[in-house]
Amino acid sequence: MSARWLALSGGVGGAKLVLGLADTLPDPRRLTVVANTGDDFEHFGLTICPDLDTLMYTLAGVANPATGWGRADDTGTFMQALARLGGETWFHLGDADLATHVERTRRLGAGESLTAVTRALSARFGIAAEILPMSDAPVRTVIVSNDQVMAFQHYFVRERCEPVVRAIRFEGAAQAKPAPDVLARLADPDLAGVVIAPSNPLISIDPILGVPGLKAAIAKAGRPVVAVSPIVGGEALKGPTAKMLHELGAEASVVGIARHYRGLLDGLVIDPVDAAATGAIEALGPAVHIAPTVMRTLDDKRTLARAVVGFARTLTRRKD
Ligand code: FO1
Repeated sequence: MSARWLALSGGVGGAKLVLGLADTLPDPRRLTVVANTGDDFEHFGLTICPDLDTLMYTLAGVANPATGWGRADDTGTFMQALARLGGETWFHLGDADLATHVERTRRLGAGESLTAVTRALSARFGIAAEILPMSDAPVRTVIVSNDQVMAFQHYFVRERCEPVVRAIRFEGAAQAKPAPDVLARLADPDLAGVVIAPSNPLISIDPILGVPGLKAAIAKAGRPVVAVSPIVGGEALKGPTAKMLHELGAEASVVGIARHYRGLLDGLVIDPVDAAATGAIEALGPAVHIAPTVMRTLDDKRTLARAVVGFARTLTRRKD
């Protein structure tokens, strides 16, 4: 049987590498993707899990290529009708996408765990890789700005990431446990490595690592942990990562990423434009691999995925 790989991922940016991994590993069924659920929220009485949705749609080949989230060729009848009635339209739910949230909410209401629901929906989409929520318990990312405290989607979508971020909280994290299947995959002797996708470390990866017991389980697995930097040449590949790092007093650079993940990484993959930072990163602990990290085409995703896996295979887990 081929080796097992486990990836930690947020939505749009991370899903690109995850697609590359699913497309190049010998058996995509041996890939487990642990998704951030800190972005989840309740809207119109529905439980919306944006990163789980984005990972599912991307791996199923039905994601909207223009936005990265939502479904390709979706229609907007529901939103148009809602606007006509004066309803809330700041969060766009396409007609086909709406079905995902309705069915997820129904299953959760019937007592299924988020893991079970995600498994069922993934099967319906014909996805071979395993997508797991980081926890079955609700964890909600909250943004603290100068004079307000906002639910994550209010900050991200409604306010377009404009408010200055002073602190980020993960409500419910202290009471949450890692989803049981996440712990089982990390304990699998066939696990070859852990990949941290190029997602925003502050709002996509930190909520996962903030679930009590998850970091310890990664350490106990004793397998190499490799991240792909979401920062290239001081800019975020996608979204507000650089802005948020600045606002929280961190450096928006590959060195800043290495510092953020200090103690966790055995390797960091950086883009050739950042090659000069290699020494500074290695002084912090992780080995560096240089490879093009900007993924525009499916080929880019596949090439980077192969480079990440190849690099991880050369590493051994650092001693904590
Ligand atoms: N992102 C937006 O910027 N605007 C939207 O209207 C929006 C709707 C949406 C609906 C379903 C879904 O699964 C994701 C959606 N996203 C939208 C993306 C989402 O907000 C993600 O949390 C962010 O992209 C961060 O990962």
